Amino acid sequence: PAAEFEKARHRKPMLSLQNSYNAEDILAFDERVKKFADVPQVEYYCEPKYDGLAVELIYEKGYLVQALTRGDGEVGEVITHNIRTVKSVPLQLHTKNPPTLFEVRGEALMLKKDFADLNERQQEAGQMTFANPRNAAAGSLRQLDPRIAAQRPLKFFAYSYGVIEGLELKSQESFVETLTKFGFLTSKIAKTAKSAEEAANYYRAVLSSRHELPFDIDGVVIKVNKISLQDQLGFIARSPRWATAAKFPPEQGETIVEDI
Ligand code: 0OW
Repeated sequence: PAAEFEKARHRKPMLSLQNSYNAEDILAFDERVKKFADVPQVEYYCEPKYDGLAVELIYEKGYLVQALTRGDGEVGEVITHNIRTVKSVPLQLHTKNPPTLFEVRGEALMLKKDFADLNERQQEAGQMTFANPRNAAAGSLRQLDPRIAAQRPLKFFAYSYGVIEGLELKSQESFVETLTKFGFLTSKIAKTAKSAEEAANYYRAVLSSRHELPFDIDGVVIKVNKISLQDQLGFIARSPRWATAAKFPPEQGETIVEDI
């Protein structure tokens, strides 16, 4: 096992998402998109927002050559040795003519049931238990010894991309179809929405059925479906490079519990 994690820079930053908190915010997002792009109607691709560990897998000529955690979005930790033990990660893309460079992004996670069974085994073995599936997935993939990750019930669901050379992308929907063809797990409940109202209905439907899903989610992700429109809209750089907030650790204090 390695002594500590090597780090590597993402070719394209792995940015986080602006947050909406209800159906009205989704409609407001749609208004901003239509205004910026000056179009009357936008088609969206709607996905569950997996609550695991964001990971980037890099394939060269169809072969997995490196895996990185998101890290700070610009630089991540190299976890190739652990990712190779995850059964749902293809070591080679399932296609005869792979793109020369294919960076796929997705979430490494543990299903709720597998998480509960793991904690039971950990408890019986007198080992540490995990607070939630996200911590369990992150804790498993940030092990230096791949023999530990190989014992953990991890899955990888693909949903986005970094740099791709040798493959034309038209829409998020067709990209996800390609991911499935290449051998990746993708969302079974993702949907194309013809309008923001349909996307808002998707949000409501998944919100009410989230506890029936086999994995934890912390929302849905609504994406502009057309790739050319995604590129036209670009990214919002929310934080200046020239300033930082030096935060203090949270206040701590002592108390006496009188009753539970
Ligand atoms: N957690 C998710 C998820 C998703 C990317 C593409 C451009 C910006 C976000 O399920 N389904 N789709 C995306 O699309 N990102 C997701 O999670 C991101 C990764 C890192 C921060 C967010 O959690």
